[in-house]
Amino acid sequence: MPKLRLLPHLQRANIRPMKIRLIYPKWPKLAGQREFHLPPHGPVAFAATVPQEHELKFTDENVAPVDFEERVDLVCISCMLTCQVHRAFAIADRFRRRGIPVIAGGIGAALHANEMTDHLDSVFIGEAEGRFAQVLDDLVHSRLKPRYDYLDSPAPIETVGTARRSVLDRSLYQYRGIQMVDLVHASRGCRFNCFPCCVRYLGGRTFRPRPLERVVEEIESIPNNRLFFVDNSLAQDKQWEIELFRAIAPLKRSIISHPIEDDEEVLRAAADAGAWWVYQAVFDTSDHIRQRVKHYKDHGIAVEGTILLGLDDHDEDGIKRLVDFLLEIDLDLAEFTVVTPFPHTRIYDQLAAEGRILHRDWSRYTAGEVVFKPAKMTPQKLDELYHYAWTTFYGQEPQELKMARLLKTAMIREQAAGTSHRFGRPRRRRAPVAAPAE
Ligand code: B12
Ligand code: SF4
Repeated sequence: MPKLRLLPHLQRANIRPMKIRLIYPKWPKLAGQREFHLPPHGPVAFAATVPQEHELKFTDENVAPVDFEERVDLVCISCMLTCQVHRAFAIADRFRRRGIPVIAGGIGAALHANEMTDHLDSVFIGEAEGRFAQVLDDLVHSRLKPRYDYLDSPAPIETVGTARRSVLDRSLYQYRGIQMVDLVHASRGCRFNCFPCCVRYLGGRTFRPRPLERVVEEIESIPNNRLFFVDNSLAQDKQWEIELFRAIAPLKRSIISHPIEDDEEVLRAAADAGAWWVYQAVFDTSDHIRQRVKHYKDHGIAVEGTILLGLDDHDEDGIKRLVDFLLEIDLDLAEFTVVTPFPHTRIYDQLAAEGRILHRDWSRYTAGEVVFKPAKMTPQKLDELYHYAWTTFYGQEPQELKMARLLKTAMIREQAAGTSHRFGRPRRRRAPVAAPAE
């Protein structure tokens, strides 16, 4: 653990308020997927926990360059994915060389906390609500801890307020002049424990819905007709789902979300609330999946399949059949990823125990690269099939056209509801994209 040599800098100046730069490191997008950038949610949720007296500015390195010469008192790094971790280290190293303290938090920081401590002054693990003011106080008084660990004590859900989206430059989140969706969440945690997922480790064992009035209040503050609910899965509690959809229906938004319960009453409430498209995991070619997809579509909800390739029972024929099946059930979009043993998942433990993990170069854990030995083929073959899946699924109708079709459904709905122009047309601006990682 390096010595916290940076603190005298802050102490001398006794800086209050502080100038804080919050950075979201760049990460490589999936090969095969059209590149788009959503406004990240972790950083703005975190920003809401930083006392307002401090000046906080945000850089999302995916859409704007980091100014490494900036005069700031503190750099905070928000890290969501494993493949962002090395970039987070590189950013931290450069600021720390200038004597500026760096603190990291977010899901990626929690999953890689031990490595983080070598590159940062402090790593914050867990939810920040009600906790960050104390960290800043510790920093100013030279008692910053190398590690703040709240993994086992999530913040009371009522304390989760409206994310501080004012730190976002909305003009940077557009695709061909169209404003990208805003991210929001109505709950934390998840009652399931799927094998490729780290949510359970992250303290998410219990489903924790936010008070509905807080969710409604937050949505009302977002100047966007289209929202992406990044809750782990909405299919947690039937009654809650119905109440959530009824509460947000009057706000007339188009909603993207993770799975919704396969239940007629819930799907009807979801459709009435503007459910627009769902991300639904598709593991196999069963009738169960066929019916699940049909039920969504019967309610006018489009389905983007999230498809993991390289499961232990996948062979070449099986993967090709799966792709044919996706076309047959008429999925609206598909996102193919390769099984990836992210740390603190059941699949990591299994593959590590079997000696099947090829390397631990986290920057390559993008879910678009094979980093393990598949059971029924070589890594090269799985890589080939990954590309085959993307090109075959989008062979007949390119991704852009499929997305345009989905966009049109939202636009038609907004016109019918008279909401198309309620937030005006966003200003367009081009920003230089950040330089690649060192
Ligand atoms: C939104 C999301 C995305 C969005 C990201 C949009 C964007 N522009 O950033 C999209 C859809 C693009 C995405 C993509 C992927 N994702 Co994703 N995603 C999520 C999701 C659902 C929500 C994240 C979130 O916003 N949480 C809510 C916020 C409020 O929580 P939070 O970030 O933890 O922030 C809190 C604290 O951590 C803290 N905090 C945050 N930052 C900081 C900073 C400091 C300094 C401090 C002190 C505190 C702090 O304060 C916040 C408030 O308490 C999570 C699952 C989950 N439940 O979290 C998966 C998750 C992060 N994704 C995951 C994965 C696997 C992926 C993919 C790789 C594959 C896939 N398709 O799912 C792809 C990326 C592929 C690629 N290479 O392009 C995994 C992570 C695996 C890993 N170890 O890398 C997760 C955990 C899902 C899972 N079930 O396993 N994802
Ligand atoms: S994959 Fe989704 S549903 Fe499964 S445990 Fe993780 S968050 Fe929950």
